[in-house]
Amino acid sequence: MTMTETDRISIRPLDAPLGAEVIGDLSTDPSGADIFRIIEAFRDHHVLVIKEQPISDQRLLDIAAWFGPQFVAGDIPVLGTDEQGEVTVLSNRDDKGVGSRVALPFHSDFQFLPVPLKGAALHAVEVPPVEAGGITSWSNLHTALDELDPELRAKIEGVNGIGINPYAGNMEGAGYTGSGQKYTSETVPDFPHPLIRTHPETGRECLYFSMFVHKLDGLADPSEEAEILTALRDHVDQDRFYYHHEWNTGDTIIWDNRCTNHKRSDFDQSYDREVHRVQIAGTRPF
Ligand SMILES: O=C(O)CCC(=O)C(=O)O
Ligand SMILES: [Fe+2]
Repeated sequence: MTMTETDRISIRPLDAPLGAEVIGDLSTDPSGADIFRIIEAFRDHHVLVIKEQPISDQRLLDIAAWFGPQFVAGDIPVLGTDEQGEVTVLSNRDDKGVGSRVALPFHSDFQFLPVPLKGAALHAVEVPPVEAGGITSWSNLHTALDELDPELRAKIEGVNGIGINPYAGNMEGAGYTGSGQKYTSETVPDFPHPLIRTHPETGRECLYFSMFVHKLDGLADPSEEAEILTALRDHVDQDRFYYHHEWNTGDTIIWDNRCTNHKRSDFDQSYDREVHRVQIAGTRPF
């Protein structure tokens, strides 16, 4: 495809194991050709970074909808609340929405559901200065599978992982805030998904494993479960798989939740931090 005069977007791959920056004005829709290139870049780079363009919640919803229909968590407990609207507000100030004050370990959003997310878009409304922390990092789970020890890989071929919703119980003590929990970990059912997952748009396999996965189903030798879980945790969280994002106000990140994990470092609580998230519905993992 050739650039036309109306094209106003360019895509620059990041100097990282995944991710690309989308450069250009996104306050209104660019051309169809440009939107198509953004969607191709999402498929090829897994994480898209848009820098320092403050946008409204409605614009965030509109951009996210290029990638698919919205997913609303509703009464599924996450990050300490079970009352989530179209846009999830994550803030370290109680009165502004879902609270999260502690570091978030590596995870893929909603891996504990029967049909987890395709992706999500996260927009920084207010963030602390970089030296105060709150850095969010995304890892490439295709590379994580490519670099998995072949013996370990052989052990997890055809094995399912079962994810837990860590927010289903009472997490107040862990620093999560929000309204009371409707569910306990006992009443939220388990949904197994393949540990080696095939990406539904590219056919590439990836290691679909995050800290949510706490049980394995289908191991040849079930007595190895704990050891394999530990080995996978150690492997998948290595720094060489990550892109680390140092936020500025107005940044938006859109990620493919099927082939990436993400985590967030803790931050100095004397600063306000508020990010808005829109979730994109996925399909059942295979
Ligand atoms: O606060 C952040 O930067 C990331 C939080 C997170 O895990 C999410 O929005 O899914
Ligand atoms: Fe997340």
